Amino acid sequence: MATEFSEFDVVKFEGPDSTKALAYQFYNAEKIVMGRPLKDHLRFAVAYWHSLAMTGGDPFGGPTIHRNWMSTGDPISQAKMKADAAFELFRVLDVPFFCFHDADMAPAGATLAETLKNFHAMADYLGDKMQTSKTKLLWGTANLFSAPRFMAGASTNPDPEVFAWSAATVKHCMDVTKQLGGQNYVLWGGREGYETLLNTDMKQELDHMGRFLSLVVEYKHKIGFDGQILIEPKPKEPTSHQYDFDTATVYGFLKRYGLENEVRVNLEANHATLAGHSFEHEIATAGALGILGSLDINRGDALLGWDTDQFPNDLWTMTMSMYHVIKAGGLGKGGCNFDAKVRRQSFTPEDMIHAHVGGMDLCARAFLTAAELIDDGNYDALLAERYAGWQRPEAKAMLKSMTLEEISARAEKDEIDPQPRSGKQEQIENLLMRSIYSAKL
Ligand code: XUL
Ligand code: CO
Repeated sequence: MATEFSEFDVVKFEGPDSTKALAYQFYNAEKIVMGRPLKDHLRFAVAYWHSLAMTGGDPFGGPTIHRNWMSTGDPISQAKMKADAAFELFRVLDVPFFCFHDADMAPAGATLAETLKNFHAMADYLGDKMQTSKTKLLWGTANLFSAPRFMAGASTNPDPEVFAWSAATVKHCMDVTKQLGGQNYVLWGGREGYETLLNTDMKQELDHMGRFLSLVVEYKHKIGFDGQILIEPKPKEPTSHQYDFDTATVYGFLKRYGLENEVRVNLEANHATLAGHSFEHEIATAGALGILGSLDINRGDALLGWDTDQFPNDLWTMTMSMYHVIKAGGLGKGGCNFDAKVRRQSFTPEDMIHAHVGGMDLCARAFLTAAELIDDGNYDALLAERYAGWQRPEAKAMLKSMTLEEISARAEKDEIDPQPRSGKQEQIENLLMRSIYSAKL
């Protein structure tokens, strides 16, 4: 059936000199970079919730985005029209992946059983559509935060029946993710946190969240799901304090519950900035800890300070983010999911296409520049020079075998006298500025 996106041609790569608005200037999907096509490094995904389900409403005003599927027919036929539109959007963007929450793609029923029935019916519908589409599933996830039953959390809810409801939902969502060939399963702790400590037993809640995640990992192995399990950190919003604050906090949590080799992180740019970090900080942290899984691409607005989920446009931060992705060994089974929404005034289907084209082009350009930066080696050479002292045998020995007394004795005997050295920040910034803004692509 024709949908709002059917009238648009597939967006093609035309190169940096193209003046066409709906063309890729940098996202040359088949271009070989570091031995593989660019599309296999970036693994772009459309987020079903923002691009198909979001209506433009905000705390001060109602919906501004009206699509055909939002008002015609019963809930299941609406969900099917929405799926038809989704696959048309994927075709236009020529995007290799999509991501969903259960609640984005299937309507809730009056009971848990009815909700799950709707969900499986829609999973079959999407499965059929995927037969004739190039677009695959990057990850699935469950919405355990919108319905009123989750107002005090999902696995951390003081009511055990909400824990059970959440477990049932996640079990079915993992089944559907596996059925549709998903490569990851994501858990974002929507309301896993607290609004006031006055009514919260933090230790108990953390133990429940650890138990829940262990059950998820156990089930993953039981059903032979070979995708990654990912936690998506976020410091606040909707609760004032979320347990999965940032990558470092998640790592501590995984260690405590013995899951650090089973679970990785899905990092979102706007969540990083809400935590007082940069996106590249979060990626570098995950890289250092060996838990980088996937990325949710977007940006916040420093002047607003909440999770505005805008499409990205900052070349500097995206290039440094991609640099750390490459240094961490790449995204593997993960990808770049546009967890980003158009502004409420951008209500036309064409706005949605412009948003993705710009985001994909920015990430592509950032990745190409980061690859070039690594290839020419000047930046890495400056970094290596800063740590060069650690190549000396006496330095290596401190990290391996020497005791505190032996290190002290050696320092005293050699009368060491360390001298300050320049950190070369401005020199490095200039070098990066030249690479980023005048890269020959
Ligand atoms: C919320 C958010 C979610 C997760 C999936 O801030 O980022 O959309 O990505 O639940
Ligand atoms: Co996200």
